[in-house]
Amino acid sequence: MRLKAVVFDLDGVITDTAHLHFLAWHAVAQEAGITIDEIFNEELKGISRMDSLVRILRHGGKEEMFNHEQRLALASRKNDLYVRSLASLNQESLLPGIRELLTEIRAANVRIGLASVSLNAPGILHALGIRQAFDFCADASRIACSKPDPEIFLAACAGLNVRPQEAIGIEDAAAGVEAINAAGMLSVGIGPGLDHAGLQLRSTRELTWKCLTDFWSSRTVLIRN
Ligand code: B16
Ligand code: MG
Repeated sequence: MRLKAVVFDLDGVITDTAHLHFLAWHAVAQEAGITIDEIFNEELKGISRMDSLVRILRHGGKEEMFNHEQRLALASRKNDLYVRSLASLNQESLLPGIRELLTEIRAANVRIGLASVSLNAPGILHALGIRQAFDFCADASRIACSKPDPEIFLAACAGLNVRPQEAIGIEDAAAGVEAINAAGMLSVGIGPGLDHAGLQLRSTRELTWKCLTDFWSSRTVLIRN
């Protein structure tokens, strides 16, 4: 079977906004009397804004202390801080190797998709100057369940007009790798703690077109046997 599409996560794969999410949540959690650290932050990667807030409140044992309006206010404050920090993004903010990889995938005539549950994804792609590199970006505002549900990856494959079995998904979050696997795609995990990924890489520096095609060939040979 030919590889027809590669679907990217955004935060932590294309650019390092994962850290900016952490800084904004850290400040808002602090205001709510809750301290979070980078280790806990791993549990928020790939999780929608409101679901992240619920996890933070639960982490601080304060889930019952904030009503719906107060939660909306906290989430909105987090987003204001986060969006303000995005002003530092520019065309240099791509993670190492990503620009070259996008060019090589395009040259190989393989489709490119985005599966980010971030409502800020369109603005981030614009700031990075790579919106035109994507054939289809799944619309986070139309997604009911965040990762680890496969919904956003399935939406990306549908928009690219490929079957999940014909696509590779790339993620830096445990919930994201779970979502790719559940969608029936081949998964590539970037960073530690992603043993459930079909292929685990230490950083985007190792994420080359050759590495993806070797992975695809080895897995499809295994399936054929
Ligand atoms: P926003 P991804 C996810 O993006 C982030 O990993 C997660 O930390 C964030 O809470 C979520 O987007 C929602 O983002 O508040 O900007 O809508 O990893 O799916 O690209
Ligand atoms: Mg991510």
